[in-house]
Amino acid sequence: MAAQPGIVLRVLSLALPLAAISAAALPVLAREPAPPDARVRIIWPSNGQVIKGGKFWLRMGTSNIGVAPAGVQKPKTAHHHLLVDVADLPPLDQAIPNNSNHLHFGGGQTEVRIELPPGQHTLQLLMGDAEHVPLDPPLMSKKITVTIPE
Ligand SMILES: [Cu+2]
Repeated sequence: MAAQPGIVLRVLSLALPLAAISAAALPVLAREPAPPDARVRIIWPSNGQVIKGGKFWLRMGTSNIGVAPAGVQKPKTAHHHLLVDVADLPPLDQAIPNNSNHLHFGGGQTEVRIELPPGQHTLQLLMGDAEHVPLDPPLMSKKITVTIPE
């Protein structure tokens, strides 16, 4: 879960309300229920994809749940977070960390430009509520692996 030294990750087109995430250290928050039939998935890239140059559009898909910006309190909505090279899920009763391994798409984005350094990387989506806390039960995608050639 710790950020890996040497990983340089840039999100190229992301308007992130950083101030809205500074409350991430607050303890135990009530968790919003996930709709029982809700699903989240990575539309692109696909598992095993080799991405020349390391720059790509991450495309995020949901079913039976809406996407709303961070801070918007509306039932059956959440926003996407991308976990990059994260082995274990972050604590589920707290706001998702905000660092280069845990990217918040608090604008309600469903497509975002990502750049990864050469090597093999895992990608997984985890949805969070208005306060960035995972839903209950946590709504996440399958974890995929992509390779960026040297
Ligand atoms: Cu968030």
